[in-house]
Amino acid sequence: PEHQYLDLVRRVWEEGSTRIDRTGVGTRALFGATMRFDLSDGTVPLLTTKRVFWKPALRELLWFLSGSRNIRPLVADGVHIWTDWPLAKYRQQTGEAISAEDFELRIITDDAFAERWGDLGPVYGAQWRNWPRYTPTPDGQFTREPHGHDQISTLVHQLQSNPHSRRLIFSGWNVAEIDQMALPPCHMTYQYFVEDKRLSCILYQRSCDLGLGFAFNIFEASVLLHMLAKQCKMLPGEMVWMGADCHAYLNHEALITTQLQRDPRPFPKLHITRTPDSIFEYKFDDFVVEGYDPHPAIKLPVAV
Ligand code: THF
Repeated sequence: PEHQYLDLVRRVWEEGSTRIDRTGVGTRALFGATMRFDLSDGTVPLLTTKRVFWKPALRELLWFLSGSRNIRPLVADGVHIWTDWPLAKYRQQTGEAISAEDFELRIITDDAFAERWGDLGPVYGAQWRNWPRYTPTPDGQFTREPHGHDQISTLVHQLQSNPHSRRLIFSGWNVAEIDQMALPPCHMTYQYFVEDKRLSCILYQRSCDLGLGFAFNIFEASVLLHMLAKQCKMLPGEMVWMGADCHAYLNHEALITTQLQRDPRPFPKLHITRTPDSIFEYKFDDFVVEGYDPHPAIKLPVAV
């Protein structure tokens, strides 16, 4: 199954067009690709042609589900993958040449600092759990309600009460709030499908960093599928991934020269050791990845 990924990377590298992107690093890209992963045997697509740091990925997923939009809980758990964006903003706005370590330390220890500088805007978790709700007032204005839509609670409820629905969807792409986000969502729409108690998911991703992000994105979407299945007393089915702008950054050659030469190994199994009352009560320690035997890690730079 990992061959689908390796083939896409090869195709992007060989046939993709070279494009200057938002970050200025440059990519090779092609538009529109699909991969399918069968999760019915209890596996989870965790790439084996390099070691994927699945612990920060799992923590990121639980952070999304918590509805947080601040990097503080991530940083407190030793997850650094979102630090670069607030850090760049801080350096730009203050002119201070603070190190990433010192910035993270202040985020953890200083409440006011974290609130001011750790906020990413209404990104993933904010939209998943609290998509803003507005009601019209008699004078033609709109009031923002104190509580927004909880798309995840709605999804769980719909999966249980109306599993054949064609509206089993949640999305992070809130058009009206894109300009307030540190980064508009890349993995933006999730749709589910239930057949014979088997739960499947399509993830639509508008933009995919094949070198770094993909490994995290497909793992997290698949863990979420396993969680939803467990929560709704269903079995895992298929994880379908659809990528629009699929790109490899030009400074990720190691992906091509090293990772593509390696032979994929079987995907590991995911065990969830507890079924809490709600999907929001899962803890990091409830997850066990069994039989993960990857090739060595490959360090790739992240484009900010
Ligand atoms: N921007 C870019 N350019 N690529 C992305 O993959 C990406 N994301 C998120 C938002 N913007 C992005 C951030 N997610 C790593 C992993 C995921 C990220 C950002 C960075 C990363 O550096 N991973 C390393 C090390 C992990 C670690 O040390 O813990 C790796 O080797 O996997 C995609 O959603």
